[in-house]
Amino acid sequence: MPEEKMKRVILIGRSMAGKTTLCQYISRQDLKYNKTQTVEVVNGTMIDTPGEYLERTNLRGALTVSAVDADIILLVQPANEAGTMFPPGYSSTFAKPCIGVVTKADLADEKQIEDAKQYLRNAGAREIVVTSSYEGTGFEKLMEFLRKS
Ligand SMILES: Nc1nc2c(ncn2[C@@H]2O[C@H](COP(=O)(O)OP(=O)(O)O)[C@@H](O)[C@H]2O)c(=O)[nH]1
Ligand SMILES: [Mg+2]
Repeated sequence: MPEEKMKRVILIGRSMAGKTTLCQYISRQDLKYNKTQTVEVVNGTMIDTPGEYLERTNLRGALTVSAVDADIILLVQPANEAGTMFPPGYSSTFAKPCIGVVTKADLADEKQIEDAKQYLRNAGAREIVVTSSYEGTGFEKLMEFLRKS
């Protein structure tokens, strides 16, 4: 997708949630793994963030500030995680639409996927997509939300 047709996106989620992989998948970059140390802009449209910004409450403000540049927030929840880093109503921190993205569906069973969706609903995600970057599933629906209308 040419970058001018894509909304500006910010990806938020714990370390190892699959944010960078998702970002790279979307931007068709190599699925090469680099640990994100700081906020990075990928492909001109996506803001990738370090998990530590969510995990350490004193750094969460950095996410709120970084999100100012985004049109849409992606809350990234790995399907194989028991529990979530997102507090209930987290989306209200941002005056922007929040989409929940379940990652690593290939590593989880139906029950785990349902739990992950419920965590994202509780966080305030208005739409939820289930993806696997390894199997390439869920991206058509996700891209619909990222396209400018
Ligand atoms: N099985 C599986 N592993 C994934 C998927 N997405 C990411 N991973 C793996 O999860 C780990 C963390 O991914 P990364 O994108 O770096 O997470 P980040 O810390 O949120 O940026 C890496 O080893 C990835 O290869 C997926 O859809 N399925
Ligand atoms: Mg990362």
